[in-house]
Amino acid sequence: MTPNEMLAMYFIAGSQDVPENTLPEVLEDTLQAGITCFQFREKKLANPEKLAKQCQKLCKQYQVPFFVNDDVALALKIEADGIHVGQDDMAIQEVIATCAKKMMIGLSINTLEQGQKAAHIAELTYIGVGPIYETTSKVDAQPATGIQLIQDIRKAGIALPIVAIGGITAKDTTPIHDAGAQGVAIISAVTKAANRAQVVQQFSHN
Ligand code: TZP
Ligand code: MG
Repeated sequence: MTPNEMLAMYFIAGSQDVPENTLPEVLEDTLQAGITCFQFREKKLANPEKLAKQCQKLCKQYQVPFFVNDDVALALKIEADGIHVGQDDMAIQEVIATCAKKMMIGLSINTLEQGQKAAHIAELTYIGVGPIYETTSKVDAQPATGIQLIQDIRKAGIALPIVAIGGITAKDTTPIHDAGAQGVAIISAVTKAANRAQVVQQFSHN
C-alpha cells in the first residue's frame, strides 16, 4: 500500500469516542467496510496497551496500517506500523530519533509555516492538516483552517502526502481532494453514525 492509498479513508478512535468497551467492534465494522488506515488515539485509559494490541491485531487481519497517536513508548513497545504526533507532543526530531526506520511517522499541521518546516523533514510519511472544520472530538483543537490551508500548502510547492482532519463528513471529500489532499481522517462522522459501515463506504466512494 502506498502512502497515498493509505490516507484515503483514515479512521481515528479511542475509548473516549465510543460506548464503553466497544472499540474493537467499532473498529472491526470499519475495517470490514474498507478503511485504509487506523490510528489508536486513546485519551481515557491509564494503561492502554491491552486495547491497543487488540486493535492492532484486528488491523493486521485486514492488512490495514495501525498508527498510535502521541504515545511513542507504546508505539515502539508494540511495534506499531506508525506513530502520529502533533505540534505540542514529543518534539518531532526526538520522535524521528527513536522511531525512524522502525515505523511510519505522521505530523499534524495547522499553519502554512508548520507545513514549510515539515517539508524539510525527510522522515515524515505524511502530514495531517487541520482542523479543516470545527470539531468537538479534540478538546484543545486549534482554530479551523478551512480547505484554504491545503490549497496554500500545495501552492507553496509542498509535496508531502496530506490527510485532512477535523469535522469532515462524506460530503466534504470532493472539495478536500480537489484542494490537493490524498485523503480524510475521521472520528465522529463514523463513531456517531447509526450505520458505521455505510458512512465508511460513502467516504470511500466519493
Ligand atoms: N486533530 C485535529 S481535529 C481532530 C484531531 C484529532 C479531531 C477530528 O475528529 P472529527 O470528529 O472527525 O472532527
Ligand atoms: Mg497529540
